[in-house]
Amino acid sequence: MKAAELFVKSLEHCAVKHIFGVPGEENLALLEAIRKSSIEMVTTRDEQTAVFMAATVGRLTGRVGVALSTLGPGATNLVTGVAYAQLGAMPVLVITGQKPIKKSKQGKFQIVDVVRMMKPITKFSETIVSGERVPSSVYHAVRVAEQERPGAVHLEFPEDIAEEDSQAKPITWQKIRRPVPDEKGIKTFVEAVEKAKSPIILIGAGANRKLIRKQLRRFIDKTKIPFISTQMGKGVLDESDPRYIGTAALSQNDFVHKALEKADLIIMLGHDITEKPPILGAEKQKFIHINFSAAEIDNVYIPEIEVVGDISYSLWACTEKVKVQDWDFSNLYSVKAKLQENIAAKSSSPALPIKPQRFVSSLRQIMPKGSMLSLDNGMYKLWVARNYPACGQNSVLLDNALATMGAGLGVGMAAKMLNPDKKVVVVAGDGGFLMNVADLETAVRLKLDLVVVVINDNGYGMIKWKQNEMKLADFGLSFANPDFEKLAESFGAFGHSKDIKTAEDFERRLEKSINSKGVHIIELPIDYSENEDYFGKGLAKQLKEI
Ligand SMILES: Cc1ncc(C[n+]2csc(CCOP(=O)(O)OP(=O)(O)O)c2C)c(N)n1
Ligand SMILES: [Mg+2]
Repeated sequence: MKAAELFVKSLEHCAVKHIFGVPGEENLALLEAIRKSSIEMVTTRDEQTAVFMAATVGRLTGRVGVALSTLGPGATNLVTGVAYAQLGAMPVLVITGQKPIKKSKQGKFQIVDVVRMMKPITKFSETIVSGERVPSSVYHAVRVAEQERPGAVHLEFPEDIAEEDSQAKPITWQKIRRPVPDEKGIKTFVEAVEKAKSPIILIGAGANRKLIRKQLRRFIDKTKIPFISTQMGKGVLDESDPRYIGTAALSQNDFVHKALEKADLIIMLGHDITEKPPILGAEKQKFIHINFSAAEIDNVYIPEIEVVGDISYSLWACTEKVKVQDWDFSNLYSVKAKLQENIAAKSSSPALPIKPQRFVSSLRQIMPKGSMLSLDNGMYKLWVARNYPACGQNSVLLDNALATMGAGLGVGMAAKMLNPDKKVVVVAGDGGFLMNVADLETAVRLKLDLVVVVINDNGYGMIKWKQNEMKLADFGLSFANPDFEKLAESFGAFGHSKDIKTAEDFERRLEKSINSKGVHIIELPIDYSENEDYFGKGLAKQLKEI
């Protein structure tokens, strides 16, 4: 068999269903093998979107997502997406082509040392140097990508190796059971919880990766311990739950931090330091790290106790053993009540440009149960993370690790491909949306039913907010926008701008669009003057009263 066919067969044996990418001439043998396989080739308009989509397959299924590019410029375009998967712990394999390694007549044309370029942003990066090595290299790469903590891996597949004949056989993927903590580890967990006066749970990104929901539910039902989510931990448990206090959208000086200050033990479930710190300066509290792997220590995260191994098992074992104590949570619920008041303020304001509070409340009202939100990166992400109660695991897909702009559309597209029966809405800023707008064509070509809400403030709003907080002049962050209706129509999508004059118009349009076929772009002007009073210094002022 040709090594290129063997490569694709090896991917099939790992149950890979899609390859996202922009092929180059060095990938043509591989592309031909994909054509003859069971794998769907999803051609994108930019390599970045290809990896964002592949990473989302990894994130939502726990199984590797695959992206493909050519050498040089294709590979450099992959970089942001690879870093996104690596920092976000999403299993992804990127395959890049390369000129023939044995004989080439092209000098250094398009040559970049891609393997070295990928090393700092992957768990593993290697050139395949013979057809015989294809199955073991592919299988090794897939396993490394998927093992806790998951991330990105890279294989470079040169043109001449792809054409080689090989006798090797593809290797079939096997599930590996995750290790569990030993009895002593569980005992320290149980003792720490029993000794605490006012424990609280902080749910992080790792808790969204595996199905820990059931065991966490049992743990909370028995102990009644309240919980807070990090941005990437949203939805592990439904945030309509009475024990939900709020989301740590900021690192400090928010209501949830008042709750965390009142606790003496913080049970960190699945947290790691690639996520922006959900709490800073907690000196009086004890941290217990419950995760698949040991904590990476940093001055923002030094847990006193670590329980390393499968999170579900740790929770199950602790639930079995722990004796319920007379814990005091009353302080935590008084903070929650104040936070709820703060969230409700201006949430029915009818005017446009819309108040961010109203935008989030409208979104929550219209998004049905079982729907999915994909957020790009901008100021609105903080508003949604903080004010939008997530219901359902991975029902809010956001990136608080690389926190890159430009991912929202690709992530939403992949979420819809994998969940054709769910309603999927992308929320992106006018900055982030335009970064990868070309892949609207891909969304239309794939016939995805998808809604994109473009938050229009004619600028890089989040940075403007920081600029303003620092009392700097308004400079270097404004731009003009295209006509979003015409833009959508030129792609074969539906654009909605002119018929939205009030917050209610927006709600009606959103509801109609999510129940219609095709790709819908809704432009929504926003009033970010609220940032000043609501976040940062404004918020700090309100907290003084607590
Ligand atoms: C690729 C990338 N470039 C720059 C940044 C820094 N950054 C973070 S948010 C932001 C502004 C986002 O603007 P927009 O998408 O319009 O959202 P807004 O905050 O205006 O709602 C910028 C420039 C980033 N996170 N990612
Ligand atoms: Mg903007």
